[in-house]
Amino acid sequence: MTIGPNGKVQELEARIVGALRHRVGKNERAAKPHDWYNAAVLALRDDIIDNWFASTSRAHEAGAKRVYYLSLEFLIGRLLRDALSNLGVTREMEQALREHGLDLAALEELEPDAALGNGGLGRLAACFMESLASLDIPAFGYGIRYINGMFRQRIDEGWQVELPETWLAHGNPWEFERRESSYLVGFGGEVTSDAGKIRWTPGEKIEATAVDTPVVGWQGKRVNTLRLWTANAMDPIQLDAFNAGDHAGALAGQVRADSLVRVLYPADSTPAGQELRLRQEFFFSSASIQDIVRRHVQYYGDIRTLPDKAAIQLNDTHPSVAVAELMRLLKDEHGLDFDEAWDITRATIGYTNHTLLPEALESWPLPLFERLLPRHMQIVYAINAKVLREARKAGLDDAAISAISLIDEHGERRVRMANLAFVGAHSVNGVAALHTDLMKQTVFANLHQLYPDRINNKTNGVTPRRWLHQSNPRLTSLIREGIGSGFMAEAEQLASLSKFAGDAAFGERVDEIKRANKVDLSNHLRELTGIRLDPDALFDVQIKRIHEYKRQLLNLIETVALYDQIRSHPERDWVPRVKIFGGKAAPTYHNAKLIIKLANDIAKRINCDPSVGELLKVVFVPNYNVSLAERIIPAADLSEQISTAGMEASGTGNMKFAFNGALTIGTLDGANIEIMDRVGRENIVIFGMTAEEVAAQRADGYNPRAVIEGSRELAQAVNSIANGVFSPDEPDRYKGLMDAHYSSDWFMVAADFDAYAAAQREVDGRWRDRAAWRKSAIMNIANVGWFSSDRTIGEYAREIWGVL
Ligand code: 26V
Repeated sequence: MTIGPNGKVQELEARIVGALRHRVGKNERAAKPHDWYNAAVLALRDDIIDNWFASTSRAHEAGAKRVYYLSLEFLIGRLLRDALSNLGVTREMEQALREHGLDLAALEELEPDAALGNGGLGRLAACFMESLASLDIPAFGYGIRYINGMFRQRIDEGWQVELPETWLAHGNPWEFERRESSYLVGFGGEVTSDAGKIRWTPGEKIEATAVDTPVVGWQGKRVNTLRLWTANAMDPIQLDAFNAGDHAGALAGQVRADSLVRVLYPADSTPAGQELRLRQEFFFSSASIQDIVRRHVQYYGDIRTLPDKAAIQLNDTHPSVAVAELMRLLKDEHGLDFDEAWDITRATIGYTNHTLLPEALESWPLPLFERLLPRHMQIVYAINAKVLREARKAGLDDAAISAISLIDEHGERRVRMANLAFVGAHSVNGVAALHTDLMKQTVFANLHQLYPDRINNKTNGVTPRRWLHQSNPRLTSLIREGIGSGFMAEAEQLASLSKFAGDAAFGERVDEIKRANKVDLSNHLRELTGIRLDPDALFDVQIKRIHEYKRQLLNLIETVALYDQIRSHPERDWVPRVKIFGGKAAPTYHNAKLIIKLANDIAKRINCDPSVGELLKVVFVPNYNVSLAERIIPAADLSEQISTAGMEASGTGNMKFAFNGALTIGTLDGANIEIMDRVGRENIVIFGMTAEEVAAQRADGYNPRAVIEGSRELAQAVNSIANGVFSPDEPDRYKGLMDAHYSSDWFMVAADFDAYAAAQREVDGRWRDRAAWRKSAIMNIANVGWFSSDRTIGEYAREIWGVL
């Protein structure tokens, strides 16, 4: 049976009750809400599984090329609403549950938020998976099934405290373990050669087992697979040791295997130097490559045709070692010679870069790499020799050759994972136009010189199904009324909304919807934080990982300056504002944690100051995650995208806000530039230095002290924070953090401050002209359809993968 949009509620209801009784093992009387949630998922899952089989057979029969997306992060969030909505059975499920006195929205809240990622890179992977299925492209996502994903953030007295997230505690009805898809992954040991045949005998082997989650595309068209690896010891228990009384020792192998899939590394703390991170990277890359090669050989017999049937995309450098692993399998297991293996590897692999920050480019100490992966080390050397010979032949000088080398010879020798991915791929892409240009000019300048056709741009996108349709049903129905439903599959149809830009009645409805979303959010935030918010105030939002380059500090310092201004000039016509912050700091990133404390200290002081009253409120939302983003973004008026120009590769939150009618205040960085190009300069508030100006200032010897001393507002705000106005219990708490702005100010907070403050007053001016603001909001929605991840995936599919 298939439940389509007109499917019978009774049938679904019967299936839910059947699942509750026979699969969950409870009757209606004994069932707890969580049992009903499980039963609802199981009932829905049956249809998904049927479509899943059908999708797989279709691809198989057509001999279709498959896309393999290798990513150490998938920030998928909750799946129930997504699956219901893409299958078009939300109403039916609501009614079926109502028969039992249950509320779908309440059950949805019981689903844990699957947070197998840090931020934008992981969420992009999740949007891409949804778009691949929606565009009917056969694809697998490959990653790790972390037992504890991203940590849960608690705020204690304003400080971040990290707690383990136990998202699997109640089981996971979405996943299927595939014991038959298991592979051995080796580590360490030795490499021997016997009559020219190379043999790697690992010192340790761990079994990787696939756990599959279905990914449902728009209208259930296709169901693809997210395949996450879990780890098992080959001998889960050593009975002889156990019987001899060494109970812990007998289980040590399984503990060691578990540790591989236990935690998600916080990507934006100090480079994870830990051996465990490299082990995780190899574990999932090796299992994935083995799975891809096995499937190909099983279907097509001949490994040489791999590039015709498989496109492997590396999401950042975390899976770079896949280049060496594919080479190893082709050479050592399939007997190809080096050159042929190299051609096949490059034709199959593509690499996406997501950051230019030099400290974020992964590299591994050579002795560690060699000890853990001795055979791969040999292969890396062989690849390096080939590439450097090509470079020499092309006439590159010593400096260029040393920059291209896969081995960094400065100081302690290291293996450069970005260079390995670059040379092992036929395509290397950036994630926004500016970022791609900067890749060519900076980190990859010499590799670009050697391979000038390799770097290309694929500006990021987000799925409008999750980020508009599911998270903002009110706005979605209004848009539907105005232009029909086609925009769900073709987001660029949103362009026809521009005919309503000057329509006062339509504008008012957009406004009413925004207000209703703000009321909902205010209620939720009151429950979470106890703070009451005025839904008629301007909701100004900065939600993202806490990082100095994203400049939450610029926003906080300006908030303090505004607080001072309101108190000094209470007679002025201030626009009431609610400043909403949310985000996690990497556990070892001291300054980021201090920024969270500062946000909370500022909130505490301002929120109870009667002299500003309702004019200014500050909220730090604890435990920011995908589900919170889905509530906050539809209620935002203003989206803060204020990174130091040249440092944010793309940003994707910026796109989600614009889809929901928020105006952006932002720098000329990442995708902001392309958003400006599309929504129009008059519908966005741009301020600050360009990436070129930032680079020039840094080269010329930027003097932040002079800048601060030249700006009264800035100096006052910085000094009041530094002097303990917001931390009377520990007056020096922010002294170091503020002093750094005088001495180095690497992120150029001071240099951009006056422009930012002026831009905020421009926002106030625009807000007062309600009709103009509504028009801008509509123009944002109408013009950001291009930022659908369907468009992005379409470009990858045609220009990199050769599918579609
Ligand atoms: C990693 C590190 C590690 C060392 C310390 C500093 C640092 C800073 C950032 C990162 C993250 C690198 C990868 C990443 O998450 N990039 C994000 O990818 C998004 C999707 O393409 C993009 O929208 C964001 O702009 C980009 O930061």
